[in-house]
Amino acid sequence: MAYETLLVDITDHVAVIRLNRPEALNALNAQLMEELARAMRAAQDNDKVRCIVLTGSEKAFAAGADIKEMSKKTFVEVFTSDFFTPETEDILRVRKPIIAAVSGYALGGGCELAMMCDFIIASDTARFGQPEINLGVVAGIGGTQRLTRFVGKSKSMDMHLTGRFMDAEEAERSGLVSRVVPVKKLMDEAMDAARKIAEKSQLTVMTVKEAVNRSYETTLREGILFERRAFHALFATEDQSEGMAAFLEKREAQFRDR
Ligand code: CO8
Repeated sequence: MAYETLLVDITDHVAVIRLNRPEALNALNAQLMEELARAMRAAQDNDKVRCIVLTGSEKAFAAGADIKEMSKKTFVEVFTSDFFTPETEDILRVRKPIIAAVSGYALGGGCELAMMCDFIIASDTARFGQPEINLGVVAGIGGTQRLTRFVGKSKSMDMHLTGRFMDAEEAERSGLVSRVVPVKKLMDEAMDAARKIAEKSQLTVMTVKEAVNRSYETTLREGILFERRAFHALFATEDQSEGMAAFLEKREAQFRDR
């Protein structure tokens, strides 16, 4: 089914999902969230896709939840519909890596969406913020929790309480983003990273994603046990034999996801 608020393209085993509501700086409305969840499920189910890049425009990754749409809602409506929760859970269920390529504004739900991805590559024009406090609300799809884990309590409190924006340099220094590149190079950098990931064994890639995410959900001892078992389990795969043989034979590994 076609999308009205997204552009989706698959090249070199990479699905690029581009948020596309330029008239509202890619604000997240119900239609966009439904389509995004659907596009993520489709990418997960498509055997040709081995990595996903989520991006927006040069001006905005996403300027947050759609305030026009949200402003009319009542407590009963947001509570009973569990506003945006099913859609975000679909994104979090994707087992393939998702890279957020962020240029311009990533505010409120836009910053939260970027943080739901596996890592963030930012352009030097990126600006992150959780300005919900200016609207009389708080972050609602993970901002108070994820930003705090990424940048620590002090900076997270600062961002959520003052509503100020963080530039790309500060975001990289604080650990929110993995790298910053000139705006014109953003998609090349994200695609290079995605292609590199797409060449690996998907068994290993999915295991890495599970293991790193486990570090957010559990104690250090349990996380390390999970990692050790995952390491052991990969010795049951052909890709482990191939990867190590290729190293010893000084050639490129040919992974077959087995
Ligand atoms: N929602 C709806 N429309 C928006 C939004 C938004 N979040 N952001 C921008 N727009 C629209 C503007 O209304 C404007 O439309 P129009 O031309 O029709 O007036 C158009 O986009 C361009 O915006 P501006 O003219 O304001 O552009 P500027 O360059 O002057 O400013 C800013 C850019 C600084 C990004 C500014 O638009 C802004 O402050 N936007 C709002 C940012 C914000 O507050 N975001 C947080 C929203 S709340 C949220 O995300 C909660 C998430 C949790 C929800 C889930 C709960 C479970």
